[in-house]
Amino acid sequence: QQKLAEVAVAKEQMPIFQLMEQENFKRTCFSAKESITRKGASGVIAEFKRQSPSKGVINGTAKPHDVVKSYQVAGASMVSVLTDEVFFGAKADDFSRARKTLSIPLLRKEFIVDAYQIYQSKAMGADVILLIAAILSPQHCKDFAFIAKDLGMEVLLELHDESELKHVNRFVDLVGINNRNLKDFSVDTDRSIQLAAKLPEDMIRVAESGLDSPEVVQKMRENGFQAFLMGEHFMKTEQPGLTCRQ
Ligand code: IGP
Repeated sequence: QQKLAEVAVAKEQMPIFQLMEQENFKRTCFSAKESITRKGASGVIAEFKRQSPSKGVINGTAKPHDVVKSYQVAGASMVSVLTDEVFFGAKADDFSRARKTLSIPLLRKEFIVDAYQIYQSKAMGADVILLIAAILSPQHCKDFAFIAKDLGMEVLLELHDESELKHVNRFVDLVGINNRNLKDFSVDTDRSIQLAAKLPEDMIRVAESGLDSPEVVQKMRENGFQAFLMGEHFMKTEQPGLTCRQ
């Protein structure tokens, strides 16, 4: 019964009023802002990612429960779990398994293009949702961020170039800058550093993608980033949690 309900939530078959009756809809969210800015926080946002359009299969066998647990033990400030099946090969219960395992903030990594998905995210147990400026209008970013905040979640807004600065609004909690160019998949951290300098002073900056060493994380930290979203570097190893610990 429980299982069926989870599948229905994931497959968008449940009306919003029923989403609102789900156990997870009623829980109080963990704050990513708090977790990232806490004294001594690593700022690492460790991602569970099976495959990607740019890399193909990264890890075909990883178990979400074990991996996210090990991320938490390693000191990650937040965990990110992909829920997109088509491009990222997520399995239907990856996210719910992670939610059951974790007692730190959990980001739902999804292409959100409809308000329904925000209610759904809350029902799935997300603490934070991702809004991608490249696929949304500034008005949608504002409306969607407002809804998420109203439901008690936080919002990570992803930018990848200067033209998207107009998508930042007062409901956004964290701004992520994607080092990866969405068109050719190339990675450029210097471009992200330049873009970060143009954000409002007090905004929490998250460096995203292609971070593959403690050195590059340190470089981003020195340039004003407080959080570091990393997936492949961990997932491609035998024990993602151990790699995360380093
Ligand atoms: C993680 P990487 O290179 O460490 O695996 O990247 C994360 O930044 C990346 O998965 C990502 C992403 C996204 C995925 C960033 N923005 C938007 C899907 C949708």
